[in-house]
Amino acid sequence: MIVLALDVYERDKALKIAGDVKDYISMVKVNWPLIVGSGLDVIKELKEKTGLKVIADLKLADIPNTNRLIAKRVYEAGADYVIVHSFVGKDSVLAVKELGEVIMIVEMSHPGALEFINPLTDKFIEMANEIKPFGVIAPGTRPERIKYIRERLSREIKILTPGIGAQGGKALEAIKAGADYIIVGRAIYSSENPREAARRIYEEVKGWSSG
Ligand code: NUP
Repeated sequence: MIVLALDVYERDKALKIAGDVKDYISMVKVNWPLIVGSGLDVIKELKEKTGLKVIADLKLADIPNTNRLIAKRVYEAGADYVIVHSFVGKDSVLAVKELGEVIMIVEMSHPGALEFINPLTDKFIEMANEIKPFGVIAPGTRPERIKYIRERLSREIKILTPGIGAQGGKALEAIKAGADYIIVGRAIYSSENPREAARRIYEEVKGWSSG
């Protein structure tokens, strides 16, 4: 139910936090900060340390060939899921999906998402229903949009919602609106006691979540 967004640069720090909170999370998400800070090998180390699956949040948004070239190395490095942008089109998303499981962005959590991405969400949902990715990213900051997306998205496709905590989203509201997984970064890794922060969120959503 909880995905830890591990947006730190340092390998040692990332491994320590992941180890401290692993009992309360379902997956670990790595993003560019950790990859540019520590290299791709950290993915396998995180998997060994936690025994959990790892999402590579690369938000790939290139032509099919370049998406494929990048994704190949990332799956080989141990990533279980790669996050891809939908706006580049079906061919670019499928180029990644041929290599492994993908998570498509149908809407983002930040205010700027309302400018260009949100008006296209219906089209992205349609594409997801056709392509059938493992999951989609929806905004944890806007529970009404999670509900909207859940009502239109095929049941078997998971909804993962970032924006919980530091961006103002509320864990339980996101889950009640239909999120399968909440993605939490700073509210856990910037906390004085990440394990305790993760435990509190876990206790809050336990019993509600299907993820
Ligand atoms: O719409 C999105 N919003 C978002 O915050 C899509 C994302 N992938 N993310 C990522 O989730 C963001 O890049 C970061 O890795 C994490 C949220 O972190 P935090 O705001 O909980 O610290």
